[in-house]
Amino acid sequence: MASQARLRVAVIGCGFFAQNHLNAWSEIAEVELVAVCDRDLARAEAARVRFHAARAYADPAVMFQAEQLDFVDIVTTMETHRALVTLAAEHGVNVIVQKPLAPSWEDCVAIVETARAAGLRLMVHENFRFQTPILAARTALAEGRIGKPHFAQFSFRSGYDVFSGQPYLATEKRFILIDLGIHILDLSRAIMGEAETLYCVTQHVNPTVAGEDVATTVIRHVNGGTSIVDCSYSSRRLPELFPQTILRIEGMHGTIELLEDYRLRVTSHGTVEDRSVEPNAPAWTTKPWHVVQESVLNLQRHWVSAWQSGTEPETSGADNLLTYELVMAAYDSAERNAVVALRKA
Ligand code: NAD
Ligand code: 89Y
Repeated sequence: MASQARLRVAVIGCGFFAQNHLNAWSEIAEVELVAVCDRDLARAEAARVRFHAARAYADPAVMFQAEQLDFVDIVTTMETHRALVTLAAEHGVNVIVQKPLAPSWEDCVAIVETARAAGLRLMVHENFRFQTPILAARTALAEGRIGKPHFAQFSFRSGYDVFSGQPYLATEKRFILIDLGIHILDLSRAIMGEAETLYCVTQHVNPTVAGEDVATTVIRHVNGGTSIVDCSYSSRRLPELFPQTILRIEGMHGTIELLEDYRLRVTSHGTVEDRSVEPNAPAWTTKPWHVVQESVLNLQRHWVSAWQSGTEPETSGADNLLTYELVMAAYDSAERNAVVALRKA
């Protein structure tokens, strides 16, 4: 792409996680960071200086009036997403928005409908399926190494202190399913396909957080397969694996396993292959976050290539409603101690 045709982006929200978005945009030659915005102007100004944006704003409405943008990258927490997407749509600006899409199903649908009605591209920043180790497992499956999958387990168990970086997580009434489980449930869709029914049990183990911090979900998939999605932030075990997802997919001809320390083991037709799939992470990443940080770059590159080819991004707004529906169904199931059928939204 010629330099004059670079896509013009503004990032809204310059807090904890936005630093990864900003670092990733600086690696993508096709995109120019023209503005940054945070209602805390000092944060926006710090991001402007560090990432060489032309202008910093405290008010998104003022920014949309002043700037000519191709798209906006929203990295605020979920309560603000609907108003910000509505504002972007009023100015005809395409949107990437962080997960969770919104606090309620109604808001999520409104966001997707607002973008659709305005004819705008909308991608949810659902990055776990773009992690390099996960992509390696997905490739092995797509290559037919194990045949049709009939069982999978997606396990994210940790005792890592996520609250010092993201203090709001400790005070939310709903915690692990909507914050972290949403990613792992999304993996179950990406790998096993859509869900038909699910059953979920939640636990509140850590008394210093307000919401559920352990959740175990069993899913029956439309393809006849079964998944277990188990998530915990109250698992005390060494070595601490944060933020690794441990994965096992079983098919007629073998098993794909993503094991500790990013080892991919593929058992196929009676032979075993073991290799490291640890990401070759950019210099701005820091362990143990590097696998997540690198997936931000992978996802943002995906947005650019989908834009260039005129195709729908994998984690479009419409796609992400199906993941959000799993989260809502899991809460519903846990509250009612009942198997819940998905509506196939
Ligand atoms: P944060 O509170 O550190 O940062 C949010 C920033 O947005 C703050 O600086 C705040 O001042 C600003 N802001 C809020 N509303 C605004 C508005 N209307 N206009 C302008 N600025 C506004 O939060 P965070 O931890 O960076 O999380 C942001 C989002 O990223 C959340 O949705 C969170 O779930 C998500 N997140 C995703 C991942 C991932 O791997 N995908 C990891 C961590 C966090
Ligand atoms: O907010 C969460 C996310 O999206 O990935 C991990 C996290 O930062 C803490 O659970």
